[in-house]
Amino acid sequence: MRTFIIFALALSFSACGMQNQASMGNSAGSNGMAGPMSTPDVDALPAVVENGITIRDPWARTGTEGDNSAVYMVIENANSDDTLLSVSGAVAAAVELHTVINDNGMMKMIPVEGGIPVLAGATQILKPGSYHIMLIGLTNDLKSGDTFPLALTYANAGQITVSIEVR
Ligand SMILES: [Cu+2]
Repeated sequence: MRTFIIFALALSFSACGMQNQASMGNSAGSNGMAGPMSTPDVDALPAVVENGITIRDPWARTGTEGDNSAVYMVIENANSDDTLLSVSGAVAAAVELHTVINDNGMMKMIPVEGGIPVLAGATQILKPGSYHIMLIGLTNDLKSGDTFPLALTYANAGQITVSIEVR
């Protein structure tokens, strides 16, 4: 199972990095994005609690300037239904909300239309192979242990700035 997850992850990163290319046949991980799995148990940064939204364990993959990376986190919502509409930060040329779909057996990342739902009383997990925040064109190298801010804009809760840890 673990092997499969890593494989699917490598595929999805490969697919995302090649969105603007015609061929999907390249080998996974050739862009260096498919690094070692991080340990999901680590919870180094304290949770951010603001306007009824709790954000736990926000982390990003390591990356090289100009390349892409992805950010994951756990979002809990104590309010009524909300939506994560957009994310911004100086860390990358573009920051997008992505999800992963199965396109005829090929795992593929696509931008999310209308934001990521964060329902009332529910927990939304941004994780590899699912919803995530895509950093496109890193403005600096992201090294393990670095932190950087991202501003998350919710439809109801407004803007919440979170410190992201690179792993
Ligand atoms: Cu993506």
